[in-house]
Order: sequence, then C-alpha cells, then structure tokens
Amino acid sequence: MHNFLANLPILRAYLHNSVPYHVGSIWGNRLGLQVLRTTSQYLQFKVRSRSLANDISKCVSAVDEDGVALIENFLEPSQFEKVRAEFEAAFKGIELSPYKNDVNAKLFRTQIALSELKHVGSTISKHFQQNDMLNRIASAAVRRKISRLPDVHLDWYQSSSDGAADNDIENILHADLHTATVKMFFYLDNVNESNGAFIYAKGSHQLTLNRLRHEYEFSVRQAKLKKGVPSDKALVEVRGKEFRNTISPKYRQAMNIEETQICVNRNTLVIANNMGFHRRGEFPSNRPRRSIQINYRYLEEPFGKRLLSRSGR
Ligand SMILES: O=C(O)CCC(=O)C(=O)O
Ligand SMILES: [Fe+2]
Repeated sequence: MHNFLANLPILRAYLHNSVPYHVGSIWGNRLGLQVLRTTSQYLQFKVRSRSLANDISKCVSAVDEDGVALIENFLEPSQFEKVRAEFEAAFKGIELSPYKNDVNAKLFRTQIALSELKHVGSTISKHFQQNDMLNRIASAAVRRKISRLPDVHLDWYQSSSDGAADNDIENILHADLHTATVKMFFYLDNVNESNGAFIYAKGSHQLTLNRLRHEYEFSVRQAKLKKGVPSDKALVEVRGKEFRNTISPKYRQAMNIEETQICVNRNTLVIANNMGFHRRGEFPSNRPRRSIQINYRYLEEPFGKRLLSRSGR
C-alpha cells in the first residue's frame, strides 16, 4: 500500500523533494503561514534528541554557537593529493561554462555530481560521502538520523577577467531554509576575497523574535515575487535573468547581521548551518575556486515523507 502511494506521480515528486523554504500565497503568508512553519520546525527541532560523541563535540558546539565551523588540514597530505588527482581527472577535457548559462557572464562554473562519475570518484566518495564523522556531525547539527548518504558535487568556479556583468545570484545574502540545514565545503584551492570565499553571518542561524519578524515580512515579498506582483523594487536584486529578494535593511539591523568572509587554505572543510545568512564571495580575480560540496538538505523532509516513502526510512 505504501509503495503504491509512493509511486503516484504527484506523491513521488513530493517525496523526492526536501522541504521548500517558501510556500503558499500572498494572503497565506500575510496570515502568518511562514511564521507557523518556522515555529513548528523549531519546536520539532528542539524536542528531537541527538547523540554527541567526544570526537565531534567541539565541532558541533561551534556549529551550534556560530552556525559555522572549520576543520583545517582535513586530509593527510597523501590523501589530499589523491583527492586532487581524482578531482582533476573528473574535470579533464571539460570546459567551464557560463554560470546559469548567462550570455554575458562574469562567473563561469562547471559542476559535476559525484553520482555521475563512472570511473573516478571512489576516494572522494570515501572521504566526503561515506565519512562517518561528517555524517555524524551533520546528524547532530540538525538532530536527525542520517537516512542516506549526502549529495556530493564537485565545483569549479572561475571568473572571466573582462568587465562582464555580475551573474552570481548566490552572492546575494540569503538563508537556504527556515530550519537547520547543513552544507559542507571542502576547498582544493586557497580561498579569500579574490576567489569567492564563503561569507557567513555568525550567529544568524538562531531563531530569534527578529528572525521570525523577518521571516514574516520576507515571506510576503517572496509570494509576491513568485506571482510577479510588483513590490518594493529597491529590495530586489537582479543577476542576469534571475531576481532575488534581499533582506530589508530594517531587519538586517534588528538581527545584527555582520558578514564574515571565511578565508581558508586548501584542505580546509567549512561546515555551515545554512539556516543562517550566507552568500558566495565575489571573484574580482580570475583565480579558480575548486571545491567539493556536501549537502544534507534532504534531511529536512516535507511532512509525512517518512511514513510514505520506503527510502526515507
Ligand atoms: O558557494 C558558496 O560559497 C555558497 C553558495 C550558497 O549560497 C549555497 O551553497 O547555499
Ligand atoms: Fe545558499
């Protein structure tokens, strides 16, 4: 019976998606839908238990406290070389393409899903997908059981040196979700202000009254943007063909948002709770940023998914 239900097309699409950040109509959100969703996720998060072994407690505490943590010299030098060789083999013969296929792009990117790789990828999978310690860190940070391995992507970002327009929608400060969600970034290059080092507003992953007020105000603007209803244009930023609502200055101030750029050496793993506000840094130079992204977003499941889906268990 469960299998039958889970195979109906609408349910199947539902079950394959993680919970969306925003849903509902303008009116639904005016009535407080997003406040209800955010509060309900928070209460569920608070009552979930978790186990915290000694080897991960320092790192998980840093994620709890700041929303972001680093592990420097993550791999042994020989392991790093193996990962780098595998990464380079995966990109061999592949050209960078304009990010989001933008014709007049400044930023170029090639992204390869680890799952697409046929002959290379086992070392990367071992260290970043099947890494028990990382999976336990993510599990403790969001207080959920790891039900399957995380999605891993190999990314190569690089900007063109000409004066083309900024086409990076991800360099606008945003949160990924209204509840705790973990992404990890492992860098194969040193990253700083010149090549898009990750930017995070420490502490902004906490649910506060001001965050709830922001969620309310932002959700109404999101519903409007989705419907094409005009709203405050000053609060919308454009990148190529894409638009993104920005945090209103009023709530940005109320939430004490301060951006920190996480400049780190290669072989560092950055762990972030992307309920907190973050963005990709700019690329004023043409230095590449090669990274491996580990995404645990799938852990935040829509309501009822666990009951209906076999693989969700
Ligand atoms: O690539 C980055 O530094 C962060 C991009 C981002 O916003 C994300 O992955 O959620
Ligand atoms: Fe993001």
